[in-house]
Amino acid sequence: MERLKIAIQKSGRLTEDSQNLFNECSIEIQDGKRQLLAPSPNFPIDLLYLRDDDIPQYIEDAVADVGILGENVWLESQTQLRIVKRLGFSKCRLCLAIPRGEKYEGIDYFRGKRIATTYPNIVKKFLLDRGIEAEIHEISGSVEIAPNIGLADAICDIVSTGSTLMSNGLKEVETVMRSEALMVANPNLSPEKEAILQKLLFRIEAVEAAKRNKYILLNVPNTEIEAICNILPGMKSPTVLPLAKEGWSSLHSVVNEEKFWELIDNLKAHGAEGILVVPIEKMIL
Ligand code: PRT
Ligand code: ZN
Repeated sequence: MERLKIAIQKSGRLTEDSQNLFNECSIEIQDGKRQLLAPSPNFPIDLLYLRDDDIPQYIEDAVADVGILGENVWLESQTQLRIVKRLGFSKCRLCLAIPRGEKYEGIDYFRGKRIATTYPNIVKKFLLDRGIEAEIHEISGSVEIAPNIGLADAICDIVSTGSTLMSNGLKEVETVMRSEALMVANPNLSPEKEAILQKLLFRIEAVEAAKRNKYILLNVPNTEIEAICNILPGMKSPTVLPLAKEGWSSLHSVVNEEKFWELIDNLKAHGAEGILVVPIEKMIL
């Protein structure tokens, strides 16, 4: 039987969240400390632990089938991998930054400037689209020190809190792109591998749906059941069970976490009592 090879980052900002994704789907995985290729004992996938920058090429060469990586690395790689899922973690942005004391009046600032970056393809395209020619210097690490050592006039780097820029006397002046972790795949998977991928996505989506929702239980006067059922957008319709206490029922339903707080006041106004809100582990719609 075929197995799906999934490349994830060996050790870095994406690693823990990538591994959690499998754990939450009840897929047992082994970590990549001792081995490059780690088969799951209970799901037909093998994890391949790599440096994030190597993931696009491995998938393009069909050594791996699927990968989890930052959108920035995916875009920079200029490979034809399809995005199968936006994963929502490792959010950051790629920014152009210049020394704090410089006056900035717009993108024209970068005309003819030397820009240090790890993302030359993305930066070149960003500037070219805006009619700006600049000198792009590709460097692999510690981009933020380039202006201070006279290697560049500006940088283009990943920013999350902004404290790295701040402590290097730089300020952010343009957002080149926003990024989050993506699951990408080779566009030509065999039907067997595609089926495994769909099974995995089904599980991931069930976990995501569960996270967005809460199971809610509340006691309500029978006279208010109808009004309360109209407030609660249950999966189909809420479950209503009679309570031992005359004239009262217990109502069970699923509510969206974001809407939850607005609903609570409304439910109380209709006489609801003993409201319990419980997390849901998996949710299949
Ligand atoms: O060894 P390997 O090549 O696998 O790892 P790496 O060092 O290239 O990547 P890693 O683990 O640092 O980041 C992996 C991915 O996480 C990146 O490709 C981004 O998609 C995402 N990500 C999210 C970040 C950050 N946040 C981040 N803050 N990647 C890097 N940074 C760095 C940034 O380069 C800068 O040095 O953190 C610094 C800025 O952070 P703030 O908080 O000071 O603004
Ligand atoms: Zn890297």
